[in-house]
This record gives sequence, C-alpha cells and structure tokens, in this order.
Amino acid sequence: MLNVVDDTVNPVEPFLRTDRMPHIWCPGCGIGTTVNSFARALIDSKIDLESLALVSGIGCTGRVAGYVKLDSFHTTHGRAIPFATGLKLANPKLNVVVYSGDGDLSAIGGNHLIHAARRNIDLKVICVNNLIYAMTGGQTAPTTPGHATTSTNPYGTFEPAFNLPHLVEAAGAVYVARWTTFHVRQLARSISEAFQKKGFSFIEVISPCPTLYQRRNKMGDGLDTMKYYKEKSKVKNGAPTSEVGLTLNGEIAVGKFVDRDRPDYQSMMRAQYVESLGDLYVEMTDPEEPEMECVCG
Ligand SMILES: Cc1ncc(C[n+]2csc(CCOP(=O)(O)OP(=O)(O)O)c2C)c(N)n1
Ligand code: SF4
Ligand SMILES: [Mg+2]
Repeated sequence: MLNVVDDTVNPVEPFLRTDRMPHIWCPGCGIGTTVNSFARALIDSKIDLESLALVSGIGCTGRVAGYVKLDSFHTTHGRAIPFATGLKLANPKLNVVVYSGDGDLSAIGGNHLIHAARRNIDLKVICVNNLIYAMTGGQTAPTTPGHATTSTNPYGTFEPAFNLPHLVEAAGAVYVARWTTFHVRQLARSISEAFQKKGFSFIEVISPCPTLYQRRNKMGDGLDTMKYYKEKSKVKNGAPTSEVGLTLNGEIAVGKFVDRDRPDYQSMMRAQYVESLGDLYVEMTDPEEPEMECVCG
C-alpha cells in the first residue's frame, strides 16, 4: 500500500507518476482537476490499490492512465470498456475503473457503453465530458450542444446531442451522477460512492477545454469557465435524467440522478449456470490460485 499520511507532501502526490511530469494538458484544462478528485476518493474510500485497475481509451482524458501510479492501461480509442470488461471477468475481485473522454466513450465506444450498462458489468466509469474531441483538434462529438462552434461545424452544430445520464440510465446503469470540475468535493464523494456499488456506475464530469471548445465559443479561459460552472450549475439530486440534457449556455443540472440496485453481470451468470447445471457448475477459481484444470483436451 502507498503511504498517504505524510503531511509534508501533497496528499494526492503518491497517486501520481511524478517522473512523467510535466503533463501534456493545457493551462486551465479540467482533466487534472478530475484526477485530483479521483485521488481524494481513493484516499477517502480506503480502497486497496493492489486490487484496483484503471483503463482509459485515447484522447486528452485517456492520458490519465499514464499519470496515475496504479495498474493502468492506455488502450485503443473507444475500447476502454471492452478491455475493462475482460479484466473484470478474468479477475472478479478487481475494482475496475474506466476513465475516458466523451468522444471515446459515447462516439466510437458508444456501443460498448450501452451494452456494459445493459449487462450491468461491475465497472466504475468516469467520463470527462469537454463536449468535443479535444485531442484531435476540437471536432464535433455526440455530446456537443446544439449551436456550439467546433472545428468541423464552424457555423454552429445542428445535430441533437446525447444526454449521457439519460442514455446510461435507460441502458441499465445502477449509479449515475454528474458534476463539473468546479464541484471537486462532490465529485470525489460520488467516486467514493460508486466504489460501494456493485454494477455499472457512470459519473460524468463536465470539464473545460479552454484551448478548443471555450476559445471557439468565446467562453474565456479556465478561470472564466469555473465562474460559468458556478453560476450555471444547479444541484438536482434525483432529477429525471430525461430533463438533464445540456445546452450551449443554459443550466447545468448536477447531482446524483440514479442510485438503484439490480444483479450485476457476474451474479446473473452464476445464477443462470447454477439453475441450468446444478452441481455440475464449478465456480471459476481465483486466477492467482493456479489450480484450474484445462478441460479443452
Ligand atoms: C480508431 C481511432 N479512430 C480515431 C482516432 C483519433 N482520435 C484520437 S482521440 C479522438 C477523440 C478524443 O475525444 P474524447 O474521447 O472526447 O477525448 P478528449 O481528447 O476530448 O479528452 C480521436 C477521434 C484514434 N486514435 N483511433
Ligand atoms: S486540448 Fe483541451 S482537453 Fe486537451 S489538454 Fe488542452 S485544454 Fe485539455
Ligand atoms: Mg472530449
């Protein structure tokens, strides 16, 4: 376990690969702020770091995997959830966190997102939503609000955007929350709560990309965006997710929207096999105990 009680160092520093600093994120970017909340949630929830794995896809947010001093995997674009699913199935004792961008999770990875929620795979998904594909130059994403200006819609977007909390709730997620990078404590608390849940948990963090989204939409720098989040956010715990869609300049509903229980994928699988196979069903052994016999001939 890491020593996190030395008060001569910043409490989140032991969670970072400081040898990789300076990081690539621009001044005012919100991604680092989300990492701070994540590290504080790890401290607060006293989670065993030996049984934690973090998986990201590709994008500015995806770079988180390279900066955290954890078992972390920087996978391919849109494939963080299937990779994480494999980890969880192979070692059910792991706490598996998916940490990725809105584009990675809801565009190219959109199918994986809805099916992991439908199956209720026990994953904690942290989606940093900066409303665009940042790393590749600020293109329109499925999350970009109508009328926003992006590199691919210089005259404004006109496609309806995904309301991610509504999407994942409809697909079956058991825990759904949204905060902004202004809400650092609430975000840390939600991440800690998600660690207590068994099943598919989804936390959306609205986060500034001052270099691309904020600049093109004349929303100022990182600090201006914090003021904007403070002014526009309204805590609406338990709000119907159908009502929390985002607009270009409108209210940002934040809070815990969904907290419910239903059997997760592995519990359903076990129940089904016990029902069908009875005593013939043999629970998979711990992958660290090499006593599984090969039955494949
Ligand atoms: C298969 C594949 N398609 C496209 C890309 C190019 N690509 C890299 S990151 C990215 C979008 C990232 O957007 P998002 O997930 O929102 O992350 P952000 O950079 O905004 O944090 C794209 C399209 C890629 N790397 N691989
Ligand atoms: S391009 Fe945007 S999202 Fe990427 S590091 Fe810079 S500010 Fe952050
Ligand atoms: Mg993005």
